[in-house]
Parts: sequence; C-alpha cells; structure tokens
Amino acid sequence: KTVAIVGCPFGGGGIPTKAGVDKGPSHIVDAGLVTQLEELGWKVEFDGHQRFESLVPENDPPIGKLKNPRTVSAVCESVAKVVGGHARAGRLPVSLGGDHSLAMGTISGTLDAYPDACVIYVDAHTDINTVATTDSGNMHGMPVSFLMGLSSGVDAFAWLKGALRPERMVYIGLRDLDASEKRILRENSIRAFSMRDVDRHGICRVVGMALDRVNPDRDRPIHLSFDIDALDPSVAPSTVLPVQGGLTFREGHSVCDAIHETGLLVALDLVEVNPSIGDVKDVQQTVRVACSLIRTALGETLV
Ligand code: DIR
Ligand code: MN
Ligand code: MN
Ligand code: MN
Repeated sequence: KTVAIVGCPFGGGGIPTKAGVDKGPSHIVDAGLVTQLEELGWKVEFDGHQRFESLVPENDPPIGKLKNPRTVSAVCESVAKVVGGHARAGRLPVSLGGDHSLAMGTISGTLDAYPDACVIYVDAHTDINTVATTDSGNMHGMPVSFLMGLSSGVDAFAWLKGALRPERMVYIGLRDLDASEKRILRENSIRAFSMRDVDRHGICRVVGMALDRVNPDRDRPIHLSFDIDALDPSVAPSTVLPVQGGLTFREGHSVCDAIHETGLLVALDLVEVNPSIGDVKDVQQTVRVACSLIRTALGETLV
C-alpha cells in the first residue's frame, strides 16, 4: 500500500498569459499532503518534484499551431516513464500538475503498466482538440486526442502510442467545449457526462453510469484524471480557466469516494491548480480542496 507522489511543475501546455500553474505541485505538497496520506495508512514515497529543465529544448518554435510542442512532448515522455515505473512496481502514482497536457504522460504511463486500464476524466473541458482542430494551440486542450491517436503525424510525439480506446474513457463535469470537440466526441462515440447530467441524475448515478460504460464488470484498473476546474470556481477559484456552473465541493468528493470504493484505482492526477490566480485566501482554499480530493480518492472517510 504505497503511494508515489509525482510532482510535475510544468505549465508549457497552458495558457501563456496565465503563467503560474507550474507552482501548483509545490503548494499542494507544502500544504502537508505527504503527512495527510500517511495518516490514512499509506506508505508515501516522495523525494522532491520532477525536474524538467534539462529536457527543455533551447528553441521550440510552433509546429503548425502547437505551442511548445517539443517541450511538452519531452516532459510528458519523461512523466510517462516515471508514472509507468511506479505503477509496474505496484505503487499508486499521484501526479500533481501543472497543466493538463501532462495527462499524455501520466495516462501513457498507466497504460504501459496496465494495458486494460480505463480512464475517468473529470474536467469542465474535454481537452480533445486535435492538431487539425485546435484554435488556441495550447496543448492542455489536446492531450486526449494524442492519447487516442486522433492527432497523429507530429514527429515530436512519435513516442506516444495513441493506445487509449474511446470506449475505455469517460468524462464527468463537462460544460465548456469547442464546437470541434463536440464533433470529435460524436464521431468517436466517446461517452461524456456534462453538468446537465449531474443536474438531472445526481452525481452518484452519473459516476455509476460512467463506470458501467468503461468498467462494466468492475474488473479494470482505473486511472482518475481530475482537473480542479471541474469544480465550481466558488469552490476552487485558483485555476487557469474557471467556468461557472461546476461541481460542488461535495459532488467533487463524491466522485473520488465512488472511485475509491471500487478498489480499482491505480493512478490519480490532480492538475490545473494555479497559485498565481486569485488572492491568498483563494489559493489556500483551492490547495486545501485539492488535498482533500486526493485524500478522499485514497480512502479518507467522513466518519
Ligand atoms: C480550448 C480550451 N478548448 C482549447 N481548453 C482548455 O484551448 O483547446 N482546456 N482550457 O483545459
Ligand atoms: Mn483539463
Ligand atoms: Mn479543464
Ligand atoms: Mn486546461
């Protein structure tokens, strides 16, 4: 029962004018995450955050619209090796971001170790724009397309296998999609539970339906990729792209709780905490919620 904290201080896939997301991991660890998880009975492995400086090319001009493509690729390849290594050794990697382009690394690592794993992606956004459809060129809006092999032909990402099958991944919390992304979901029959589904059915039924889709026999390992912006901005204000109408504090925790209850969680991401957004109280609140979600996914109960 060992957790490995993989701190990923990286914002190269984020919105250039909203720097600071690379400071998320240090804030989350400094808030006491290691001790909190030890108190839950986990053995916690953490020997400092990942260091990406040496991987970053001196010159990284756009490829098509993609911003910082070689940097994002090199960082994610390195993260994939680290996460995959922990998973193969039987440790549960908890990756802290950083922007969500990191999911190309974390989910690749999980799939290397557990080829039959499924992914629960909790986010306000689908992050599934392709090389052809991205408007912004920011790669935090694209990781899922690369993981599914929908963005092929970029040499810099040759290492990425594109092995994630559409029926093995499901979204919860969506409310801010590009038209191109809605089309990609339809064309690939990707199951997506938006905030409208949460309104109608309640979060517990939504998580149940999501699991029925990706894990009908409840026998597949689960990778939970949690973007803090899935939560309402009133709950988690310090994030890169806050969108109104998100999950409440309890709904966010219910997702984590239900996933923990399956006993199938093998990897967790908590990304997009940006300590440069909002005032000191906003940052404190967001970091506290992030730690609390992680604890719940790892078995903390209320009573
Ligand atoms: C937009 C925003 N769909 C894009 N995506 C974001 O840039 O591709 N994802 N913010 O997190
Ligand atoms: Mn995201
Ligand atoms: Mn998001
Ligand atoms: Mn994002």
